[in-house]
Amino acid sequence: MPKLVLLVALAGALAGCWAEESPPGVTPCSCNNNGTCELDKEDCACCPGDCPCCRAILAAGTDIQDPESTVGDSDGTFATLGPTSTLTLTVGSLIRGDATAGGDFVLVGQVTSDSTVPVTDTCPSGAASGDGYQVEASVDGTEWSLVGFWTKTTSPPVAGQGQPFSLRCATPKLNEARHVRLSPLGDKPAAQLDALVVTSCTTP
Ligand SMILES: [Ca+2]
Repeated sequence: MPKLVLLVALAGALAGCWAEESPPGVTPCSCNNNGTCELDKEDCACCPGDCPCCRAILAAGTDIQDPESTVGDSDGTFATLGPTSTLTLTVGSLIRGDATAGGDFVLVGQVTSDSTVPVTDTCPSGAASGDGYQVEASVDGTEWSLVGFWTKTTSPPVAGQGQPFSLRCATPKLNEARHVRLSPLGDKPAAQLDALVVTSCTTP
């Protein structure tokens, strides 16, 4: 009789363990809704509150004040970039290059140093002059394509939203991207960045 009790207890314990695991073929998905995207265990498909799909979930760089202010939705909090700042933003999902009129992504904020860039058909047709930031995009964070220049003079501007960028302008060509990198141009670039808003986004 004690053997039977032991077997029943063992079976119960095993069933308990199995019940906590995901069914075969389903990716485990955890979300603790703590406001931070923990890439090792959370993704935007199951944790949109912590890891928004169409916004930056990670900001890394050098010589930036408050880089984390660029993560998530546009909320009026800004990262401050200066002459030696570089910033790489990682998006929760993929930016798609579908050439919408408003661009595929928008840098919400403003360059405060004087700079302009020649534009043809909404793509930059030459290098920026003055002090601004070069904008590159990448699928894997290793190979980068020049998409445009973040400058004080935006063309065409999107009212209240910042400066739009289109992957169709990218050189080498890009159809999608997950990372956007800003690096300084000129002598004394300066800018305030609130958020990276992805207007053309692949949701899982
Ligand atoms: Ca912000």
